[in-house]
Amino acid sequence: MPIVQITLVEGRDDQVVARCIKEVARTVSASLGAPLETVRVVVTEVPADRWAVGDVLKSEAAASRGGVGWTIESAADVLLAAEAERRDRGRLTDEWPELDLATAYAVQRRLVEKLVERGEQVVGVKLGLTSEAKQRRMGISSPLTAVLTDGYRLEVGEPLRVDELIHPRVEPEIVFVMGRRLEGPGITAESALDAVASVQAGLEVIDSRFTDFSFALPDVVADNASSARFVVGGETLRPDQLDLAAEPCRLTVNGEVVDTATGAAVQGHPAEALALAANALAERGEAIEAGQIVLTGGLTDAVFIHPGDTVAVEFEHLGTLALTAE
Ligand code: OOG
Ligand code: MG
Repeated sequence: MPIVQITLVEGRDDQVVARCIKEVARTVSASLGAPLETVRVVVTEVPADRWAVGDVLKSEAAASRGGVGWTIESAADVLLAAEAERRDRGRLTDEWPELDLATAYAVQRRLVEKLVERGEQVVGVKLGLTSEAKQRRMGISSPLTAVLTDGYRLEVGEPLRVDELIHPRVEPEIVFVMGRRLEGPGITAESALDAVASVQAGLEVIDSRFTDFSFALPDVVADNASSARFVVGGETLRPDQLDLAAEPCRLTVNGEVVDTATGAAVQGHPAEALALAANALAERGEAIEAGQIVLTGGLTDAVFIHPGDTVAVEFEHLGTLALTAE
């Protein structure tokens, strides 16, 4: 016996609700080939102030499992709603197995457009999964790019509000500030570094919208590479003032060293990661603009952060940058 559960906001006209129930029953009966009298429609009502975006999501997810197609638009909406509701969800690729990489980047682009529509500004680009430590942890060996807006940005010393996020983790990054526009294809590490104005320390807070950070490559691309917050600080150096591949860093949690790496962890050299981003973006008709910042990718595995924790990265030349959660 097919049973359909629908949730309505309280206070609807009874006759309209009755028509809606019949309509749902007829649709279910027709699509499952089940006799109409065997279909049960269970209706629950919630007060308007208890209605959450997630309720729409649940029905959307259920609908898509029943064969209703996903779209770039609905996937972007679902991911933004998960972020807004601080609710993790299952992988998109479980419900939308056809989601390929090109479509995933289109979802990412639409998601960022929606951030811009609500007033955020694009401030840069990030790379994800550029180090072996990150690739091993996530079980994905292919780097990816994502877009940074000022909505993700924290000022140095600004606390991280954990209650705004789902399950945040922090990772140390080397950050470039671009002096010139960088447009692929054909960018090498050397030409990439030529376009860089300065190098700084960064801490990125990632917060996958997928349960347990479990995702396939198209999922994490669509999810703007788990972007949530980032802070850039420490010393500001020109790229020729240090050996970026050799630059050592230590990641500490509440003063205890939990991991170490050098700049070589990302693609052998952070400038290789920058070149990779420029060339990958060119395939999608995009470039890195002058003035933009580029997060080159977590140098170590990311650590979970809880209220009261301080996570810091200590570089030899790029200085120290700390983030405290509340
Ligand atoms: C994906 C984001 C990866 C990085 O630096 O590797 C990333 C994830 O690990 O959830 O930002
Ligand atoms: Mg990162």
